[in-house]
Amino acid sequence: MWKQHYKKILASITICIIFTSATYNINAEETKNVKLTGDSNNKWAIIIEAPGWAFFSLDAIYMYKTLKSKGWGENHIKLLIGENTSKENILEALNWMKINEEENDTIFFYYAGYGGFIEDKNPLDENDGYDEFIRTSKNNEITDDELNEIFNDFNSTKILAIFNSCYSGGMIDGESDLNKQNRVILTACKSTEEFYRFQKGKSTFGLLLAYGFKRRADKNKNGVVSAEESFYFSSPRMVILNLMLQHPKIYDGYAGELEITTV
Ligand SMILES: [Ca+2]
Ligand SMILES: [Ca+2]
Ligand SMILES: [Ca+2]
Ligand SMILES: [Ca+2]
Repeated sequence: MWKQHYKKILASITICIIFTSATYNINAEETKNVKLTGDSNNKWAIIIEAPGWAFFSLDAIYMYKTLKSKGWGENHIKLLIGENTSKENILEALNWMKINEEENDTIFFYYAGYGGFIEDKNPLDENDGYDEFIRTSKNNEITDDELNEIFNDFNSTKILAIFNSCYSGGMIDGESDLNKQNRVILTACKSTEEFYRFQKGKSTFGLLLAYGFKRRADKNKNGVVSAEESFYFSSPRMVILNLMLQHPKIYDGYAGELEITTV
């Protein structure tokens, strides 16, 4: 435990990502709380790239284009980039998703940006003493506890959430975290790790996952790429490309393969 505390405290005085923020408004969409009617598409996505990562915003756009090319309808995806990633906008997007999603629908939540940790707040659920969070624009935070509570209200039994951020393994290390039944959670690193490298203008993790979802991760050749397949395709490659300084994690609370794209 002390080792983990030490690692986190040490990490907190280093700079996670040193690039400065640029303003991007590419394809930023409004997040109106409207229930869509009259279509049979049962997939819903929120793709977020927070400020500071705006320099690398090809990451989110690449993921967005990947899902769109695989039949995730444009009006079923909320893309939030840079200054549009306020806590208010993200919560509104999650509420839009909640209004629309049903039991058999597939949920895709992708966050790329800064991650951090704060002293464990109620519910006190963390062995390491810290709740982890994602950082929104305007320097607000959404903790693992908060996100878990939001997803607890969802009807969907097919939820994929991806955290491409520092300390993101901590999104699944507490009892009130996102590691719950009917969900697959993928994180870019352990709860004590930071460090990022970028390939072709995109983060290694985001790029590999998107490659995976396009077709490459279809290991059993059934024409479908699952969340699990994309993770097991990406993880070993990323460990090598990122010089073994970053180790992705998976929580698999979904029985069977959580299907995301068709090849
Ligand atoms: Ca907590
Ligand atoms: Ca923790
Ligand atoms: Ca946690
Ligand atoms: Ca599974």
